[in-house]
Amino acid sequence: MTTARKFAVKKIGIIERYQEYLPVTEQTPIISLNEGNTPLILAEGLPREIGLKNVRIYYKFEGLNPTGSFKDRGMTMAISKALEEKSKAVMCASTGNTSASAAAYASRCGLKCFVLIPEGKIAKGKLIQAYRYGAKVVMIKGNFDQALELVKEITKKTKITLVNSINPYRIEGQKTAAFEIVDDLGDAPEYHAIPVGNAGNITAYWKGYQEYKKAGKSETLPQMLGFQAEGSAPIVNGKPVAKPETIATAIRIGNPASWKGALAARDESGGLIDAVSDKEITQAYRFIAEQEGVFAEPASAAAVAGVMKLAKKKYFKEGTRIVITLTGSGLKDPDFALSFDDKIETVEPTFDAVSESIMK
Ligand code: AN7
Repeated sequence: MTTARKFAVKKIGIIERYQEYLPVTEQTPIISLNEGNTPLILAEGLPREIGLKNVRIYYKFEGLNPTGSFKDRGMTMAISKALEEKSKAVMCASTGNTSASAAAYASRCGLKCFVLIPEGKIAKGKLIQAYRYGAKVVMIKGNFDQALELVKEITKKTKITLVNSINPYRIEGQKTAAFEIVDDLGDAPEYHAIPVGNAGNITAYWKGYQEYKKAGKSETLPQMLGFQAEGSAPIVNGKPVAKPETIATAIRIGNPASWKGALAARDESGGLIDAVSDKEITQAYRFIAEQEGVFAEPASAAAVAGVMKLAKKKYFKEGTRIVITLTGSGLKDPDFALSFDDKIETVEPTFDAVSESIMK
C-alpha cells in the first residue's frame, strides 16, 4: 500500500543536500529552486573524435540548473545568507548568467536586485531572464570589468549586498558541483576541464575537491584544466586585458576577480590554464550539439575545445576520466545559435516543396 508520504516532494537543493559542508545554521533561511543534482553525461562521440579510446569523458551539464547555469549553486547560498543578514537588496555585475540567477533567487524572497551589464555584449536569453525575474537592469557603455568595479564601489558605500563571486558564499555554493561528481563517480576524476572567466568557478571546484578528499569521500584529486578565450586570456598572458573580446560573451573578462584562486587551483593540482580560439570554441560548440545531443553555450564549449586541443598533443593518460563542466545552456544565446550558414529554409506548404527541401 502506498501512502501520501511516499509521494512527498523531496527537497534537493544544494544547501539541504550538502549542509554539513556549508556555512549555514538552523537560522539560515533556505532560498532554493532545487538547484544542483545535475547529470554527469557520458560523452559518446568526443572520445572517438579526438582518438581517446581508453579515456572516459563526462559532461557535468550545469545548463540544467533552474536558471540554466551553474551560477544557481552559488546564488542559493549568497541570497540565503543575504536574507539571514537582513539585507534588503543585492547587486551584481554580470556577463549575463550571474544576473539571471541573482534576479531569480532575489525575486523568490522579496529582495531587490540591481544588475549592471555591458551593453550589447550579453546573450539575449540572459538579458530577458534578469528583466522578467524583475531585476532593475542597467546597461553600461563599458565592459564587465568596469561594471564590477562600479558594483564594488556602490556596495561599499551602501547597504546593498554584493553577490558577485567575490562574495565568499558564492564559492561555497559552487563547490558542491565537485561533491556531486565525486558522489557519482565514486572518486575524483583524473582531469577536470572548465571554462575560466572571472575564475570563481575553477576556484570553487578546487575547494570542493579538496574538502571532499579531506572528508574521506575521495582518494585522489583531479588536475584542474582551465580554459580562457584567446581574446580574453589575462591569466594565460599573465596580465589584465583592457579590451577583452570573444564570441563567448560569458567569459569576456579581462581582469578576473579570483585570479589568485585560479592560479592556486592550477598549481596545486598540477594542471594548466590555456587559451582556445573563437574558431575552436565554435567547432566544439557545434560538435557537442550536433554529435552528442548536448546543447551548451559558447563559453561552456571553451572547455570542450580545450580538451580537444590537449588530446591532439597526447596530454591525457590512458585509462583515465575527464570531467568537463558545461557551465550554461545553449538556449541562453539564440543569436549565436542562429548565426551560421546552414540557414533554415521556408517553403510552400506542399508535398513537393517539402520533399525537395528535406532531400537537399
Ligand atoms: C556560462 O555571469 O561572470 O570563471 O557575470 O556564464 O566563475 O567567472 C559568468 C561566467 C563560464 C566563467 N561559463 O565562470 C557572469 C559571469 C559561463 C559563464 C563562466 C561564466 P567564472
